[in-house]
Amino acid sequence: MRMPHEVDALVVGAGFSGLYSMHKLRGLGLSTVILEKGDGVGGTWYWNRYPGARCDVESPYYSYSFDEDLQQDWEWTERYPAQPELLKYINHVADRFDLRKDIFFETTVVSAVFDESTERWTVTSIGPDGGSVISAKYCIMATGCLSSARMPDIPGINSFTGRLLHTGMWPHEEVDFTGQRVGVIGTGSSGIQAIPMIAKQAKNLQVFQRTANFSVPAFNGPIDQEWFAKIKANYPELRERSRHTAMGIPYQRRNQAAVDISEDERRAVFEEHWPKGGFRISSCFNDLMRNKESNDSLSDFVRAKIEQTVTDPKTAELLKPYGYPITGKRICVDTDYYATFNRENVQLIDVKSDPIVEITPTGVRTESNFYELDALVVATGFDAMTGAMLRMDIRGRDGASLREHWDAGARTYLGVAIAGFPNLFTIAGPGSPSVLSNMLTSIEQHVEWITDHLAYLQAKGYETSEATTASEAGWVEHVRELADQTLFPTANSWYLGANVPGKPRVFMPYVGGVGTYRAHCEGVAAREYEGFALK
Ligand code: NA7
Repeated sequence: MRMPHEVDALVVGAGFSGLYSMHKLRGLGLSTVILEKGDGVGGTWYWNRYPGARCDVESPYYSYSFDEDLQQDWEWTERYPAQPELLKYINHVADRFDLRKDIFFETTVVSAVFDESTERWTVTSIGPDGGSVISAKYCIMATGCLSSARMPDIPGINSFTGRLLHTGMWPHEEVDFTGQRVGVIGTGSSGIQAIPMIAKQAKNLQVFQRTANFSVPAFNGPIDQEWFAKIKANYPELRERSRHTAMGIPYQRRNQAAVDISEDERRAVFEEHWPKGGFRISSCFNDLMRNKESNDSLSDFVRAKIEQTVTDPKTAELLKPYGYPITGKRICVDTDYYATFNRENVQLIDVKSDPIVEITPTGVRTESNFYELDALVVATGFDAMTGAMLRMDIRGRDGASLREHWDAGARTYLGVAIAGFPNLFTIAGPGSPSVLSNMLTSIEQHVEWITDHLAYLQAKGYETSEATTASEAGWVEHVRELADQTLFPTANSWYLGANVPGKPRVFMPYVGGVGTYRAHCEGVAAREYEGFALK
């Protein structure tokens, strides 16, 4: 397949957002290509193949809603979809909508430069046949929020002679830990999903925990066919409801403040929501992220559950998170995480009190111990929300670089456009609610809003669209103000860039919820794309 020299629209990334972008852009009659680094579609679900990798949103909702036949035809097998099933689904979508023929795989975009004389983007990439250059009128950055995996900066990490694996760059063949001494560094969502699975195989598992995380049980299992049939029968209504909720899933948050009732009554509400699984517990009161007392109640409740599950009191105490609000970091949704520490072959190592000093060819050295390992899994996360964009050299008007533009923190208008970067759009970028929501609901909203915008430009004969500096500044301020009304900025999370040394600490997600955000975006469109300079 030969890469064209010129297209109307170029999309970077063939995950859920890139594929839907291509489908919609084609619908506008625009010639479109996708450039994708991997050798297959799937984005997050292509790269994150570690054992136990699973979505934290239930299968029937973590799926496209744009095509009624697709949502009726697809059969999910589990309540929460595992990575292989999600990859199968997205491959099915790529085939069903004939998307593959315009995707260039194993192709890494290195730069995108706006040429003011032609008002087009020059996109340079490196692929299987060497370097390529494409000229595109529109650029859609569907590069993902958690796609730039980070190795930890631990001295000696590259000297390890056993197997070294990052959860976000997992090999494409099965990894067998049978009979091995395995170490896992990191206890975020990825570590918490992988640890119970690895523990079942490994001879011995050492879990190196720096900060304990809040995790709640998924209560996953085979999908309840009766429940799924009801969802299918009501899909249009449920999807529409999801679009107007805070999280993009069709559950209503209980409209009651925890502080308005007694501690005993709160506990009864928590107990009632706990068996429902996953995020349901965090939507049982409307003030959990606004009021420290409410948040403390839920935190205490989850800490008590940890204590009831873990038999060794010292281990239980270490596993209890303190010092930040529950859901201030994305709450982890697990299967048997805490119970795994009751296994004889699993040890928890507190690397906050005994820090890792180096990794040697044969294991991990902490200040006071050495742990000999055959395999080391790092589940240390991502340069979230900005990493993938900043890996490329993106230059807008007057040669201005995105790296400089975002030097003091990411800046966007509505999370989809950047001042000085005409005709370039980001899906689920900083300033959008996507990472605090069901990603699929947010992705569909972004893609539809952007393609409606492009249709408008075409209809009116505009050549370029660009967020103004003032509208971008206003949005950045609005996002900050909303976040400051909540407890979110008090947690050292990747939402804030706190997990990457030297990254500016700016709270990036829009916390107002997907429904409010959608209404805002619709208002902007209704006011003829207020905040954009159209030429
Ligand atoms: P996260 O949530 O960023 O978690 C990374 C974990 O790795 C976290 O426990 C970190 O501890 C730990 N970490 C990072 N660097 C080190 C070093 N140097 N030493 C010890 N421990 C370290 O990434 P995930 O991949 O689990 O999840 C990302 C998102 O994917 C998740 O929020 C879901 O939305 C899906 P720390 O907290 O920094 O002390």
